[in-house]
Amino acid sequence: MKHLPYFCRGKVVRGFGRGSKQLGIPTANFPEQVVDNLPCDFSTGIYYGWASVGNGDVHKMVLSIGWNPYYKNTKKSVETHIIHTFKEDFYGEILSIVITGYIRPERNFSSIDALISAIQDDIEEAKRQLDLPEHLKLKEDNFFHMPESKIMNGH
Ligand code: ADP
Ligand code: RBF
Ligand code: MG
Repeated sequence: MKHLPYFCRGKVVRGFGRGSKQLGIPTANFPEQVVDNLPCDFSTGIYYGWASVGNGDVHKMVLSIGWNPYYKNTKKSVETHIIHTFKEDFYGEILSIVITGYIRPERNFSSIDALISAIQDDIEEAKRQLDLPEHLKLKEDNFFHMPESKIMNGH
């Protein structure tokens, strides 16, 4: 897949609030600026990789890039579901991700249960793939171990 691994960092902003309430799968949304900075030929779809909030631990993640055909969004979104249970929300914090692999294109579904079940399959696939050496090695990348000062300066 072209552009992978792809490293990306940005503030967590509010979306439509659908992830946790309707789907039971919260997704941390990136601001428009981060979405617009993706290479223009970066394929929309469902990906997996590694994620860290602030200077926190690095966890497995699944990522959706696109227009959420089930919801017919008019704005492209980049949303990360971190495969970890957090005690609290982390709106406003810096989310760092590396996208390491592609799963499938975005699809429409005939019911919300079908969408949820597809996302759960994606999570299982991501967990398996990320244990393979070529993906596991990116968990240790220096990108995740940058001093706070550099993050604040935006370098
Ligand atoms: P929104 O539409 O505002 O993005 P969501 O329902 O998708 O709302 O919930 C996303 C928010 O939930 C994140 O911004 C974050 O603060 C919080 N959150 C808690 N646990 C997780 C997790 N495991 N992965 C992603 N976000 C999480
Ligand atoms: N939305 C879709 O409309 N079609 C999809 O195929 C789809 N796949 C997703 C896969 C994953 C792993 C995640 C985290 C989200 C996916 N979504 C998909 C986005 C989902 O609709 C969105 O996260 C919620 O609307 C909350 O913003
Ligand atoms: Mg979200």
